[in-house]
Amino acid sequence: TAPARDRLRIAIQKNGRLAEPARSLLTACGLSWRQSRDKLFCYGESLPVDLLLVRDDDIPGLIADGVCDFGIVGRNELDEQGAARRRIGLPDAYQALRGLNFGQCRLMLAVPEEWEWSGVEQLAGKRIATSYPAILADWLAARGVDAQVVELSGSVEIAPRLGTADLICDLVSSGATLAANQLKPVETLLESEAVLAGPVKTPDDARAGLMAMLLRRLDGVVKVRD
Ligand code: PRT
Ligand code: ZN
Repeated sequence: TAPARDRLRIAIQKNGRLAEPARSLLTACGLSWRQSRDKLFCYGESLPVDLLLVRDDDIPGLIADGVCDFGIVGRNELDEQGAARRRIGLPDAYQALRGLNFGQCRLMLAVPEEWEWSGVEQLAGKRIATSYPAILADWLAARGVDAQVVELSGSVEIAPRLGTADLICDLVSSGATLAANQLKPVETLLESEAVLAGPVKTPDDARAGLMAMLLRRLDGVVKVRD
């Protein structure tokens, strides 16, 4: 088990879509930080709550390893890594504690515009490009569809034009990216938003009280903003 700590650590995205809204949400909860020079670690001033600024992909693992107590991350990223852990027999190590009402998007299947969509049976034998291979594999398995998952770390939406896949499974917000690539959304796998993620088991040291207090403040702030 991880060593006892008396300060809380929260991981948020360093750059990207969730970076600014995550920081401003925590500021609205009354947190402030002494800016560190390298800006990867921000020392909490108003409360013993420090920030770690990281890639969003690293946030679930930091919670699983006990390096951070909370993280603000897309449900899509948390679910993907959770599904990947389950697929290799690892126990659940984190959970979404609260929806935060920003970063809304959908994980969707999108097919070339000229396809006539008749349903999931149509996916049999097809190649699907995605950065969410575990969520997609679970979704296909639950529907008994035998399709090939092609894992790509980026530029998923050009895969059909390049011929490396027949269709894609990707995040969509406005839909402009799909349209620009002559793709149309046909199925929703996941409704996502930024979530506060935490461990499945609360630590039994000074952090427990801080975590409870932060959750209470967060609930107040998110409710007022709604
Ligand atoms: O560097 P780091 O690894 O931390 O960042 P990242 O590049 O992996 O993530 P980032 O900042 O792009 O996204 C962080 C999180 O924002 C995602 O995990 C989602 O939870 C959330 N989010 C919300 C989105 C979108 N909306 C979104 N639209 N993430 C990505 N997109 C993509 C979409 O796939 C498309 O390619 O943005 C493009 C524009 O979308 P449309 O539909 O508006 O055209
Ligand atoms: Zn990322």
